[in-house]
Amino acid sequence: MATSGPLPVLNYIAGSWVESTSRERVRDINPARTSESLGEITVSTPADVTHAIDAAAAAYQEWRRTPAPQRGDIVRKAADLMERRRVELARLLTEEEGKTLPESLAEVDRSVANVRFAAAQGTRLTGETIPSAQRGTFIYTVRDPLGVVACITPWNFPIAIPAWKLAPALVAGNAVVFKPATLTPLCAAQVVQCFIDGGVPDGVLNMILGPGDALSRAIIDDERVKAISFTGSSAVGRRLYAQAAQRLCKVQLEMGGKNAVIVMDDADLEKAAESVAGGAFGATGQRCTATSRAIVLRSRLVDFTELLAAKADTWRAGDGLADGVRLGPIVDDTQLRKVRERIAAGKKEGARVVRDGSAPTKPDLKAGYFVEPTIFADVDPNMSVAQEEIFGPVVSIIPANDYESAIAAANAVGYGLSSSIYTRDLSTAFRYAEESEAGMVHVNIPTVGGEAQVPFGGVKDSGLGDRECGTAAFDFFTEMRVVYVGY
Ligand code: UN1
Repeated sequence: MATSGPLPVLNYIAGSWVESTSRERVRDINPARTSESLGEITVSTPADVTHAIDAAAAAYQEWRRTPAPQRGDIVRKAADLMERRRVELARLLTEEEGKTLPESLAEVDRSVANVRFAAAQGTRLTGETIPSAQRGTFIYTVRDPLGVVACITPWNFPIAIPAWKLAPALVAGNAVVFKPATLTPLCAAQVVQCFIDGGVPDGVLNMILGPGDALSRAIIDDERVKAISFTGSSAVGRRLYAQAAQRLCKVQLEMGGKNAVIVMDDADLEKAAESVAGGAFGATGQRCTATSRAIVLRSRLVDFTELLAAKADTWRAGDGLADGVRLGPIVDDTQLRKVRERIAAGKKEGARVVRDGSAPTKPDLKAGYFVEPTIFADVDPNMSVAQEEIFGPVVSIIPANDYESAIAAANAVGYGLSSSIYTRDLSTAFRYAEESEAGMVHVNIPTVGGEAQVPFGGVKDSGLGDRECGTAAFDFFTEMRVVYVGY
């Protein structure tokens, strides 16, 4: 990287890159070429978490007193640096997480937009004045930072998710303990480096690398941590929420999805198939907003299935840095095993295999953790492939008789993150927008993605608490205080 910082494999505490107290290291692996090691990553202990919280607590008062517009200026500089380092960051992202270079470039661009949006909120941390029912009384509200907050992030968007959590947390005036996924620490370290180089003072942002369970527990157990923003699986999120609730720690959860696209009789079939392919195979299906179900009206079923299968053929798997590759590897062997198990379960349950990518035969795909596009058809809404999050390039086509049965199938899952419908009929579109049980509803637009200025998040097993991104992010990272003044 262009920075002069030390090798980004260590913890960052109180303004220095430091070895963990365990002195242990683990290998960071390129999932497209598993023989290639990208670095040696320090393995933290709960004692390191305590040191990071000590540092954040010590730095907090001065940071909260720094005027919000100045905090915003520092964070904006971090966005500018991220933009300048765009290509290096994207290459690193491809090497460490596996997504293709164009996907990585798009992720960095999105991160820049998120950090910039949050930075600008430094001048807009407004409250309101409220008329009092009593004479000679003036009432107003202010937004206070919470104190020390923790951000726990996953490996699948290892630059964007840290960016959209850390930036609003910092602009709001909090001191942060950042615990990124163990699989993508180099990306996390480079995000931190942008904030440091942008001018975030020592102790205000701290990062600890290491095993999720033990370190999260240490974060949850420390009374000084006032809020935890978590993105990851629903199982882990649920546990975290239950534990944090014991001491009334504020929690924001962004979790899994089982997102459906409904394809109506009058849909633009080409657009619908393109949307399902992109949503299912993009980022190798490793995103919470991935399209994993296509609910298709019977009149369009044969044509849609053919079109989708043809599109799947164009998603060539390989090393994400290579030209023409559209599908990177699965992130590690554990995930690879899970994806293969879920595909095997679908076959066992009797889903019809249109395309099976679970065991690629091309020699160059032996070097990494690859699964090729996989399509199931004639899927019953109750089958596990239609119910469980797969987190791989796998999509299930579910036939439906009419709109009513389609929306019923779409809603018949535990998750509620994102959804979409392809139709040209205005009343179907609005009806669906009203009836879809998802936090983010789309009409003639894929289930994936999101814009910096727009709230992001789901309902049911997909999310809990304030939304991320947009101004909503500041609802989570601030506390409202009401002031009554008698004059
Ligand atoms: C996207 O759809 O582009 O973990 C973003 C995830 C989500 C982010 C998805 N929190 O996949």
